[in-house]
Amino acid sequence: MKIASAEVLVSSPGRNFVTLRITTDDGFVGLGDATLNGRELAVASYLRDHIAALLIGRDAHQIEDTWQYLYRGAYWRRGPVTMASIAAVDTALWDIKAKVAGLPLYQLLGGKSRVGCLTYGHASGVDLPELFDSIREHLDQGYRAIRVQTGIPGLDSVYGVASSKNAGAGDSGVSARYDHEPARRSAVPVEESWDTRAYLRHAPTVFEAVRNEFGPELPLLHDSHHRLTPIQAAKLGKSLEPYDLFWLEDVTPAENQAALRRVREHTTTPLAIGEVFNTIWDYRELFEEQLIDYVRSPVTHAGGITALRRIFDYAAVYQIKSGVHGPTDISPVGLAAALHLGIAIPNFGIQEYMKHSAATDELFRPTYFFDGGYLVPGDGPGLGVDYDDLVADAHPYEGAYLPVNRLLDGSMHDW
Ligand code: CS2
Ligand code: MG
Repeated sequence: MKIASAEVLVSSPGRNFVTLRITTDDGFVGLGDATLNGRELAVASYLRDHIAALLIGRDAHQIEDTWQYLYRGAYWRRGPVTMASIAAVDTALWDIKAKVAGLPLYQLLGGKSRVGCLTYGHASGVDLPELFDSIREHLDQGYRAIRVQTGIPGLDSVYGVASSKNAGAGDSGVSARYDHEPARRSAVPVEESWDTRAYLRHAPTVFEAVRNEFGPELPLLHDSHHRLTPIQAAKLGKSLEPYDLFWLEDVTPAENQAALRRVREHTTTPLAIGEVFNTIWDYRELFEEQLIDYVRSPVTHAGGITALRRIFDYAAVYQIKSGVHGPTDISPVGLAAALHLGIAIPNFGIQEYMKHSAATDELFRPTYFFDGGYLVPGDGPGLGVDYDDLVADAHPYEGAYLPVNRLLDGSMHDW
């Protein structure tokens, strides 16, 4: 079964997506997500100008050899653009292999190990009343675990807060009230301002209020979004211990893994990291020194199903669990791939689930479903997603950027 075509499809149903569609000489079609938020066209070019021609005529069944061919053969290894491109090819080939077998992909990955993938949703608010409403809204929708993000007194807009009170939140074309879409359709990135000391003072008061309002059981997650120094992260982890978080995410910038040793020394709050990691090598120190508890890499950014399954197998040695990144900038193709892997692996932890817009679901027609807080992959052959070219044509690409962050004195900071 030879690869006959490899199309790079760029569309923007509510937000930008890059999708790879591989078709074999006997008509089997596989899809792969290659969306890198704010840098979409770089991956589209890598696929279109450097990889697509190399795939034509290859045996579509040779997934591992194709992975190694694209990774080692690139010479310039790792990095978000390369690994998102390889991920799209890998995922599309797994989709095809499962369709040829006439089985849902999870059956090729070892079958179901659980009834579904427990998810968490994004609750947020500029202030406590708005946050409490958002938490109730997510509980009403069936979520059983909630990520909590709030505004910080004195700062205009803060990562993760979807609020009509948040100036500019609506201009990304997604309903500001429902969920937080960070990428803004603008000529240049929006600039936000940040104050770490205000955040460190405010965060514990928010979790105290949430526990008082919603009780001790509800799993609560929080994303510090790469903004703290190691000792600030240690301080935050310690100050949040009384509120028994499910996890604290991306406390420090991801480049310096050793920074988490300092955090571990001071707190037992579980740590999650990895959404900006691209390969298994980014995790080696973190696993072997038991510095994290959850792996955040998505299929789309870590080299595909072949590579992410290897990362999870390595993590399992250290009892580290999955906590796959699932914001709206991971397309339904990438989310479906995460669910097929998530329902099969032994060390599943939790799956992030920001619901896509209606336009996105109309284009990809995903068959996974949300039931009682769990996401369950479809039972049809393959990944269980599609790509409607007519809908895509109605939603052409529009340039968008993630915000950048500056401290109050104007210094560039991590967003
Ligand atoms: C975030 C993302 O969901 C998360 O945990 O870190 O929203 C992230 O900001 C976006 O995916 C960036 O594109
Ligand atoms: Mg995050």
